[in-house]
Amino acid sequence: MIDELKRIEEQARAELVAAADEASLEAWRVTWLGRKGRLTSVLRGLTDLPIEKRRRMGAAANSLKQALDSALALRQEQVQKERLAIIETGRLDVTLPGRTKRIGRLHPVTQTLRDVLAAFVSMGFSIVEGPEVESDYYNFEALRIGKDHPARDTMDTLYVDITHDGEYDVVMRTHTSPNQVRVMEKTRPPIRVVVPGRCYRNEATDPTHEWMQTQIELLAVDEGISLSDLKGTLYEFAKRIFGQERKVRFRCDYFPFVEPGAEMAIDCMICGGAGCRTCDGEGWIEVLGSGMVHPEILSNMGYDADRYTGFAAGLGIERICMLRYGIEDIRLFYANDLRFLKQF
Ligand code: FA5
Repeated sequence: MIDELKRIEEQARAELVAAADEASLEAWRVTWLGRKGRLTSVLRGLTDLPIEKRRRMGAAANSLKQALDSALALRQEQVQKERLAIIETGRLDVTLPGRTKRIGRLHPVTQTLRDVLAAFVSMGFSIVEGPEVESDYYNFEALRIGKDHPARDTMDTLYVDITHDGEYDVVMRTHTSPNQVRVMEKTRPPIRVVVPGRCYRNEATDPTHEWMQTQIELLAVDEGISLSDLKGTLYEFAKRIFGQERKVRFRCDYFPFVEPGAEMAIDCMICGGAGCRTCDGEGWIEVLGSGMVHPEILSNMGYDADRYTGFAAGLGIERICMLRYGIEDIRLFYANDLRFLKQF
């Protein structure tokens, strides 16, 4: 026990000499003399000793405590004096400006996501959210993408390791479109919603394809909604986000859950439409898929498909962000390189 006290004294004194500012002195006090400090635990352990030994050891431990208390007071005085001396001799320039704290910022994709959502909210859409881990039913079946449908190939899927009756039927959602069904199941027309969220695909990545991407689903269902409403809404979005000058291409496309279907592309910001590595020589970058909600889906939701029609779209936020800022490669977004991220 005496040896233990000696060791404590040696180590505590050595550390005290090394403590050169108020914070380290306080840390030293907590370590050695605090309620859970090393010396305090020795004092607590004395209760287990026989009475005679306890008396002797108690006296030794108490006198060590007093010695360390005085050593601390002395060191505090020294540190204070040293600090004043530094100021007096001018080694410390108190007029220097403070160090600016590095404050984080929103990721460029988050900024773009918020701007796009704000554009749709101002057009009367409300924001709702849905799950990132989806059932095969909502991600595919309810959207008329059956097990053998070739459209499954275009969304190479990440299945989650859960089986029902031997079938893998839980997926990382490949798009936000399952929320069309989720929203229609729960609500009745008129519907105007936007659903933002992360989506996942087993992609061979390239300048415009990532395995994780952010989409916004757009859905409007009401009496008398037509393709021109879809086109008008999407052109308004493009004007607000990209400005009046950019070229927009709106043309037919196929998705099993819409009829008719369409895609929208914006002229490539890198090559100005001439064709380059980013746009894969096309001169255009596709930003969204869209169309009129398939009448069969409306009926499945219990809507009268003769009375109600709707439009839907799925927007790719990373690509919209690339087009806004002239970013050549989508993979830069998630490479965690601060030199890139700090620019936004
Ligand atoms: C879909 O995901 C459909 N759900 C869109 C839709 C919604 C159609 C509603 C009709 C009605 P697509 O796979 O084309 O479609 O993706 C939509 C957009 O997401 C693309 O235009 C693109 O901007 C973006 N996107 C798709 N895959 C990737 C990827 N791997 N990396 C980055 N962006 C992607």
